[in-house]
Amino acid sequence: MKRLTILVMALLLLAGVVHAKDYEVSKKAGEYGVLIKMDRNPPVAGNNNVEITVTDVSGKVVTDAKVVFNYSMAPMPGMPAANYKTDTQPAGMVYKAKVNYSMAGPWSNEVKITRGGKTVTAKFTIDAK
Ligand SMILES: [Cu+2]
Repeated sequence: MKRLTILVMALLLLAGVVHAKDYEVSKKAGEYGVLIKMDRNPPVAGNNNVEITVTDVSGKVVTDAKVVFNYSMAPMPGMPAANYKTDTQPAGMVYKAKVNYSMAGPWSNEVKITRGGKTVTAKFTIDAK
C-alpha cells in the first residue's frame, strides 16, 4: 500500500513537471486576460510554438478575436533593428503562432487583440536563449 502511494505521488510529480514545461506569461490587454504559452522553456533563438488564451472579464474564453503577435529587438552592434509581425491562427480555445526569434537576447513582444472594432495590447519581454 505504501509502495502504491509512493508510485502515485511520483506519477503526480512527474505529471507536474511535464505540465510546467511550457514557458508561461500572464498579462492583461485592456479588459482581457492573456495567457501566453511557449513550448520552449526558456524560449530560444529560432522557432517557438506559441499558444495564446484570451479571456474576458468574466473569465470566459474568447474565440472570436483577431490576435496578432509582434516581436522586436532594438538595434545593437552588428544588428539592425528587428521587427516581426505574426498573425495567429484560431485553434479551438486558443490562438496559435510560430515565433521565430532571429537571435538570442531580449525581445519586446506585443499581443494585439482586435474584437468589436477595438484593439488592445499586452506587452512583455522574452529573453531568448
Ligand atoms: Cu540583437
